Amino acid sequence: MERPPWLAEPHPRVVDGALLAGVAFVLATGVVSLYSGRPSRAWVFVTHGLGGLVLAALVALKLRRVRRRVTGGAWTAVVALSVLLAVATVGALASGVAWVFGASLDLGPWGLLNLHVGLGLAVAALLVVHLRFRFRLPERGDFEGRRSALRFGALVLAGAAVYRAQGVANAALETAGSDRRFTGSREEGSDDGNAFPVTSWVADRPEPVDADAWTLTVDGAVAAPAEFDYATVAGGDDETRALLDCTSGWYSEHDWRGVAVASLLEAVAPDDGAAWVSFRSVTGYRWSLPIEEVREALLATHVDGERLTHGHGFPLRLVAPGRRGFQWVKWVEEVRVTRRRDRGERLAIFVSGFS
Ligand SMILES: Nc1nc2c(c(=O)[nH]1)N[C@H]1C(S)=C(S)[C@@H](COP(=O)(O)O)O[C@H]1N2
Ligand SMILES: [Mo]
Repeated sequence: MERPPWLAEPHPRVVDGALLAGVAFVLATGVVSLYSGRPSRAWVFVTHGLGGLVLAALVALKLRRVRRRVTGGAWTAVVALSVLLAVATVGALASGVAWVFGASLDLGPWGLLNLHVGLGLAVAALLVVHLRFRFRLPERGDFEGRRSALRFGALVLAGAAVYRAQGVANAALETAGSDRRFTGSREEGSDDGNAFPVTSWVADRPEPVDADAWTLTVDGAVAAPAEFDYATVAGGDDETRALLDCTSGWYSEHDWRGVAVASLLEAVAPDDGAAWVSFRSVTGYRWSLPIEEVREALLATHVDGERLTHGHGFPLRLVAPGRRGFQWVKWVEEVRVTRRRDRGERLAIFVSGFS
């Protein structure tokens, strides 16, 4: 039977162009999501999920069209690369859906969400190579004007409907995915002292820090650099309730106690041009916050009344409300005030601990 014209398949080049735009969109929202911890950024996660659903439909169309090239044709390097790209794409989409429905995976230091991120990055890399062999930009004649636009609109609406249905189904089935935060993370060990997961990034596994030999230095663009010993910071009675949300997919909320970063800064008198505050670990790991945001931040020695364990950053760790877990620097030994943003920190978090 002949299909009605609005169901006819779009031109292959249009599908390919939409696929490229779709991958770029989920890659961008995926990367931004790793830096998003406040509810005002919830749209990043929603549009990432919606983008994934639209992409899944486009991938299905594409795979139906090209499958014969694999089963029939010669097995060239270009074809092999395309197959690899297809596998990574389906894997990235499937791992995202599995996460939403509460699945877990134990890959040693990594889990299902790390696999999702890894596959997503692999898709981006493979796609760049694939495009060099395969891509033709859509031409004017490939589009069918309003019909193309309407079809795309319908696809996005269908994606939104599936997205909503997912929420309803997840809640009805009470899966482990039904009570995720807007970031997708699941709760672990809140209000239970040091019992929450220990997560270190790549290679940061320092020896336990000797509190007697340790000091906290506060320096940089300040009038009066200062040094504090453990007894002084552990005597701090600033408290804050804050939620640590790791990009590997769990969160944990606690009452933290220690010294407010604002009171440390008051003690050292930052220069007029001071704009950033960098928190540095004994391992070289570091992250910085804009100086205005430091009002909310705490350097904690205790969690829910317990002294921090080594794994959680004893003697001192940053508590940065609204920031993702990787920014909560552990084993802090220096607070450095600067005028400019520290561009090297993005690299430092990957290579610290490798020396
Ligand atoms: N120095 C240092 N700080 C670090 C890390 C690290 O590897 N090294 N990991 C970060 C990550 S990815 C997270 S999620 C939190 C985890 O804190 P936790 O191990 O106390 O749960 O610490 C952050 N601070
Ligand atoms: Mo993390």
